Amino acid sequence: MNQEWWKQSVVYQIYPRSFKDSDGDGIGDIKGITQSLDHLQNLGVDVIWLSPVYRSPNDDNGYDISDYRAIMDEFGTMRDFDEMLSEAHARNIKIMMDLVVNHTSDEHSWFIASRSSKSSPYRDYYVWRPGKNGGPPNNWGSFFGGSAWEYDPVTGEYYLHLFSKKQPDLNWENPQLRREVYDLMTFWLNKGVDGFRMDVVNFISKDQRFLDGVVGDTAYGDGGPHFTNGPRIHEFLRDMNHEVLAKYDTITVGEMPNVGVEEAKLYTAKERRELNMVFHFEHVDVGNGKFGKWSPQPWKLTDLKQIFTRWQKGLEKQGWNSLYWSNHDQPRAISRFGNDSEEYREVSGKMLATCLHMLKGTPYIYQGEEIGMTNAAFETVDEYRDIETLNTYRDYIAAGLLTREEMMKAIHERSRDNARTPMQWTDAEHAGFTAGQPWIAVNPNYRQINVEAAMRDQNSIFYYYQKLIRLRKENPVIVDGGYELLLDDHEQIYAYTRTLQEEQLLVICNFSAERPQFTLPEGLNRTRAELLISNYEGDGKDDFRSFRLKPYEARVYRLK
Ligand code: ISL
Repeated sequence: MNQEWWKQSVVYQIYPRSFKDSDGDGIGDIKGITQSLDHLQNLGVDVIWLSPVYRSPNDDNGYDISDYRAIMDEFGTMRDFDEMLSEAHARNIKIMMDLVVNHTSDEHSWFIASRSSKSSPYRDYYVWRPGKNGGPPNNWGSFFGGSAWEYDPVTGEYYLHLFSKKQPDLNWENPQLRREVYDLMTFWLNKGVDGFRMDVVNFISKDQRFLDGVVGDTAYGDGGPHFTNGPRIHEFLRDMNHEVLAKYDTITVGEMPNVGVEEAKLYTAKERRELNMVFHFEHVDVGNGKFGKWSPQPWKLTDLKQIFTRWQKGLEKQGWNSLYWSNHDQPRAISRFGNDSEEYREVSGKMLATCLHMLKGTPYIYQGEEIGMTNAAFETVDEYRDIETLNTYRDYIAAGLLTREEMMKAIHERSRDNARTPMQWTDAEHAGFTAGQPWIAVNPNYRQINVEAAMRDQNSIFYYYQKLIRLRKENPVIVDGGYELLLDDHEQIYAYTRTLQEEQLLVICNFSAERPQFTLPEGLNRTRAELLISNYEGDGKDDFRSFRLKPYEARVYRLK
């Protein structure tokens, strides 16, 4: 197999809690995943990215790990895990683990020892500082509300937690801690897992001065500039690569809030030996307002095109892109970037898939995307489960920053729980996800939108994804071809070409419910074209050089 197999791969993300429950406790589990592998094999994906399955008290659904070498009780046992891994491998599907090492749970044995006394050998595994003027060491706010520092009465100092106070940040300055991380990675790689998605990994190197952040619209300062892409980040990642990754054949992707193209080149350039690719946030942040995603504004296709193009061109010669519309922290792709009305849900879902999968990079499909699942839009806040959603709702309303109505509107559009409702397998009760009571309510549209229905319908989104994945395997131009944007300023159409020597693809996507006119730009003087895929039946009979697009229409041509 090609050394860089991860460039030809399509990744499918599983959020185990919401995927498939095998034992009726209302919570998805590992056996449920094993039972569903045929579905993924049928879809054609190469790699599964598994959100955390390690032991955890679930303050943040597994992103707070209390034992890196054990499986979360609710998800099953290590034996279940081993079975899943070998069943996946038997189907030629690789497994990429979620590596959450910016922080642990406060219930991890390291933290329990660390907080017990200033002289504990584990003290320095975390970030402890004395208070300042009777308050925390600096003004940083946590991503999940309140100060990023928690006072601990046992030793009279504060510990840093960029996320919840049950997620204390690890101190990467400590070489022993780094060794622990390398060892636990080695433990999983020796089991046969195929790589890691690294949670907020560009936050692990903190500027040791811990300076105050700039105060904006909330009560806290923005610590971001003091811990994002920090002073030793590249050193840490290269060391990790040298000590661990270089010894195995892996896929690695770093989740990186606030990473730009220039920085991403450094993280992903092959010869620098850090990571294969990063997840940036620029396209999923379009339309963020004064309070970020909590004050969403309409977004412009021209902005989205500009962002994708900057990344496509920026990483053309150096580095590699990851491509995604959604994940467990984002709303559903169709609701966010397409149109989730009954009329346009399927066609816009296929259009989004076309647009993303024809770009240069490794595409990620988030569970349920392959059947066109949509946002949850629960009526009351009590139905939400996500710590970020619930804390922000409470804090913003208490501080008078947003009204209840504004907050509910933002939640409907952007809450992380939109992506966390159970996978819709059938039209039976609870969508066939569980025989018990699901931990979070099922989206009521499961009677129409479910895997069983998608399998019956030859025109379903599922089969469309299957075809896109097959096209990638058959056409090297999709993996390796260069990218050029066409019609830069067009407000409804996203069109681009992909070129590899004589091979050239033309991708045309209509992001609107209107019927805009497409006209091939002058420079492309091709006269013949073969339609490779499109999302409307009977497409491609008109002249590809000039035609009117249907709502959310997508076409891919091979130019001749
Ligand atoms: O979801 C977000 C957008 O508002 C971010 O704040 C998010 O928390 C950030 O992208 C980091 O995400 C990752 O680390 C978190 C965890 O809650 C997320 O689920 C994870 O993907 C802390 O481990």
